[in-house]
Amino acid sequence: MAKTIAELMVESLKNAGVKRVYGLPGDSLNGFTEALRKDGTIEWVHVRNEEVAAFAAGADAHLTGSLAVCAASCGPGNLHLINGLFDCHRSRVPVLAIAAHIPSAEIGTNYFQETHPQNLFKECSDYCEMVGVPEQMPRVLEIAMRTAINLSGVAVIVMPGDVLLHDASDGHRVLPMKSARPIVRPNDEELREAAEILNAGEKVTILGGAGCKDAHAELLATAAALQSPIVHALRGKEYIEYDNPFDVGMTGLIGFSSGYHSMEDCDVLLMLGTDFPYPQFFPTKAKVIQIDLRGNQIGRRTTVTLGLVGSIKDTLAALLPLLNKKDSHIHLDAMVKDYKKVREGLEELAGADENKTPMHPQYVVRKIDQLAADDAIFTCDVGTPTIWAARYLSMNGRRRLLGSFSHGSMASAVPQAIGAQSAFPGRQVVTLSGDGGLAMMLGDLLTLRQQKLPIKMVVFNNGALAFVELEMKAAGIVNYATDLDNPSFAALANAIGIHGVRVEQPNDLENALRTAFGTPGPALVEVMVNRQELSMPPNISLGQMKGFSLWMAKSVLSGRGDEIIDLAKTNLIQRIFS
Ligand SMILES: Cc1cc2nc3c(=O)[nH]c(=O)nc-3n(C[C@H](O)[C@H](O)[C@H](O)COP(=O)(O)OP(=O)(O)OC[C@H]3O[C@@H](n4cnc5c(N)ncnc54)[C@H](O)[C@@H]3O)c2cc1C
Ligand SMILES: Cc1ncc(C[n+]2csc(CCOP(=O)(O)OP(=O)(O)O)c2C)c(N)n1
Repeated sequence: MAKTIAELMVESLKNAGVKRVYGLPGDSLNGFTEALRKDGTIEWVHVRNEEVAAFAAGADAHLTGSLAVCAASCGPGNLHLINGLFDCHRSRVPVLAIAAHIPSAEIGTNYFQETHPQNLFKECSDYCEMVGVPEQMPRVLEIAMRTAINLSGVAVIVMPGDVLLHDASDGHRVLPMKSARPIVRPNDEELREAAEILNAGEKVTILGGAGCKDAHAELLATAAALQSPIVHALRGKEYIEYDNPFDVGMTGLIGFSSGYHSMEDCDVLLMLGTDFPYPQFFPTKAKVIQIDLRGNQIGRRTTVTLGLVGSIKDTLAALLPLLNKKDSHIHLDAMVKDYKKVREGLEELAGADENKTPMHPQYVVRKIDQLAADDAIFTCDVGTPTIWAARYLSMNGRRRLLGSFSHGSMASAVPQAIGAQSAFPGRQVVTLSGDGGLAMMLGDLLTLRQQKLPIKMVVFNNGALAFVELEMKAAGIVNYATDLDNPSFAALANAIGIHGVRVEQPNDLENALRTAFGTPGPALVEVMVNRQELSMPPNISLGQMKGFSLWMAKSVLSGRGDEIIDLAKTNLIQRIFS
């Protein structure tokens, strides 16, 4: 019997090395799920909302470096993929989305569930094509996979349900494919130009990002030659921070003052594989050299003196012999000293605080950091969990940290953990979930149970959309629409067969975390934390200061003096920002 197009697709995916498909079925996708069932070698990771499938595939791709696949049915089914795919697209991870579509004969008639996926997915993909006739497959599939892998991005193939079920001619099958790993570096003249600027600089600072992956040794050797402090952008944390005597922390709104000062005080800034997005944190006077694998990234965030195209690993290896070792380490020493001071302040904030309640979230994350496995994979929600992850989780070259850092979507922690745990069943996966974030994707707690994923979730129950409250304060707006009337998340977990425990006292935290981490299945630890852990940016502009005092005035006027007292108390111990 002839194979169906869907069966040929599954065979091609398998040949290309795909191990899992994340998704949720529907009539239009039946041909594909049936082909998966018949084949039986590619795992179907069944989620409860297609958005989760896309986030999970993105995490899988980020962690494995290989193509990951998600699939959804027509219309509303694949519309749900979109937010997750935007995240994958922004994070530049290789993901293929299979978007099933309405019957081909009905396209253009405003048929039941009709949308136009090629338009809808255009903005969140590098390739998006419909397979209108069976003969287009598997060439379109191959192009899609090669695009996703080689551009490290999202490709979408739109498949009408009837085409999936159509007989396939005995066309070519897609062969195994791996990411190309070419050597990419600037030409000799460009390298000499960069070396000239760096050798002439007296105070060079490095800003490194996710492009420093696999270049730890080269990065440290460059910093040693230039005697430069290394600031990192958030997505670079997992690759840069560990075993790094030049580390001066992160910069940005939730960063450290030491990161900010290291950049503001330098005369040459060397940007390595970063798209750090906040222009106001770039130095005002320094020369800037930016190196990026993608030339179109250069000069986006600040004016650069010299832009070079290359991989960080290959470029630094070629640049190093051209650098003169600097004699003076005054700049480096001053910035490292500054960072040490900042860190001491942070450690103080993470103390148990004589068992006072509500707990400081910093204390919780410090404990997680101490108790988690050496090769744990952490995911954190957008909101205050991102702040605590950035500051209190220590990386070591084996641990990983993921979040929706560039797209900035709430509720990614559990979905990304689903991808992480599916790809690495033997590793410990820990989420730092917001109470708002967990609730937004609550349905997929059931996925942990169904897929038997032993994910450990730590939920920061602060009864609020706390990060938004912080932003409102900074903008001089009275908090409104941010309250969360939460149930007990621990009880909720228990009700669905997940180990759940609520922790209110700092003294109970360690035991609760140990038990959860030691539980064979999924576990949820709900921690009741302080709502107002204010984090002021290292460089507070006049506008922000004005906004902040305005918030206080408005709050008094609106009769919320008690909140100010709470805030003032919290502020008293917030000595981290000079
Ligand atoms: C609530 C919240 C608050 C945040 N606050 C901060 C903050 O205060 N500070 C902060 O830093 N971030 C913050 N972020 C994250 C921020 O939005 C960005 O995602 C982050 O700064 C980008 O990090 P990056 O430059 O390392 O990664 P990316 O933006 O992914 O940039 C990586 C760059 O490296 C290039 N590249 C990739 N591979 C290579 C290679 N092999 N060689 C050369 N180049 C390569 C890419 O083309 C890209 O240009 C926050 C996020 C959230 C959700
Ligand atoms: C999908 C989505 N909706 C809204 C926002 C705006 N937003 C950013 S952080 C945040 C609050 C997150 O709340 P929670 O998960 O409870 O974490 P908290 O900051 O309270 O710790 C909101 C609403 C967003 N980033 N993404």
